Amino acid sequence: MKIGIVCYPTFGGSGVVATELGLGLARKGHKVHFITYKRPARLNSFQENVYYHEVSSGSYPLFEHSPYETELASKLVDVISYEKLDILHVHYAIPHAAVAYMAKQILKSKNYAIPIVTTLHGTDITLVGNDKTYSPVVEFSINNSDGVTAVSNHLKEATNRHFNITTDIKVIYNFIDFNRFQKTDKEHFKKAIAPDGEKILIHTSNFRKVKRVDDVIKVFQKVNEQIPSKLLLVGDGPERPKLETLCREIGLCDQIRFLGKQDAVEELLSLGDLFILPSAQESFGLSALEAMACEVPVISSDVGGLPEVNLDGVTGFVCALGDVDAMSQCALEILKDDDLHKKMKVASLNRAKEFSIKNILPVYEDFYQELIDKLKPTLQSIS
Ligand code: GMT
Repeated sequence: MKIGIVCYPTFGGSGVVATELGLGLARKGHKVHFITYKRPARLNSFQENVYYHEVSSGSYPLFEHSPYETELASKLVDVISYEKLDILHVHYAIPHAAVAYMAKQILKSKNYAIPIVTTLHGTDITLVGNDKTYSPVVEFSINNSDGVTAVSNHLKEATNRHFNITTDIKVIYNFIDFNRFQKTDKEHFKKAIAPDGEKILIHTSNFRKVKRVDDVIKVFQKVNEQIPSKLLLVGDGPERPKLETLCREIGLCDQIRFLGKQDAVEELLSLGDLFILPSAQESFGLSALEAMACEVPVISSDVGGLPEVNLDGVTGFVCALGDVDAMSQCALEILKDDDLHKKMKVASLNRAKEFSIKNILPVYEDFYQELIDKLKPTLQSIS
């Protein structure tokens, strides 16, 4: 198949899933065309069957903001018709689903039919999507996509609750590539970070308010009162200055390391004894899955799709949102009991294996084929 992929090319989960999906499809022999405004963060080396088309941003004195939607739609029309793509897969409803709809209509006027798949990732529905500023467009473009997927059952239900959805939403979970995410032996790193054998707690995110990284620090503070430990904070974002202030106020700067954005997250996860994800909203929680693939049990909140990934009492613990006391009690329970810790590490890896890219990729391929086949009669009638 010739597949077009549109996503936000940043470190956010939706961009990561879109890029890893495209790379996986290309490894299976499909021709994959990424159409984005910047090279996606994880598209960082040459790979056979992968093509990259940058959406250029025009400048004109009249525009205070460059019209991204128009630029993307024009680029889509150009790439799809020139490369003869079979299907277009857009990640994140705003504005990608709406732009895809527009490109599809333009192509239809030129007798070219292409099915559109929209994948909902969460914040496009739960945080911004149902804001009146966007909701009519989001609802319309979901209902007018040929196929819609959501990354958890929770997100599917939330979408149906927030909008008047007339199409069936297929749940396809986030996935993990074990060629990359697996525990590696980084003893020398571990010695540098925890020279006296301290336990290592870890959190990765984009440090937005929704991630509640302050709760991570508060949980760590309570754990550190009883067990010598270190906290690794991987990533960066708007909350970081406040978090640094918090560390100073509680006098734990020597125990807490801000590592900034990192490419080789799997190497850092391999050092971890426990992963903390206390988010206020999380449609799936890809970062928790990445930790589990590296054999790190998870303490998470109970929101969104997190309980679908992190099995309470099995791969870690699921606690009520904001309940820092419960989260620290659970963390201590694991860290104080070697047998339980070992059991949960094994269970985390086994659970992660269920989300292996090997299992999820064929689900996308079958879904694409189904939509292409459905459109075939239309194709014949307009060619
Ligand atoms: O969580 C973020 O800040 C990034 C966000 C995004 O939209 O890129 O991630 C969302 O999509 C990921 C991939 O499907 C999910 O694993 C995350 O749970 C989801 N984030 C939220 O729902 C807050």
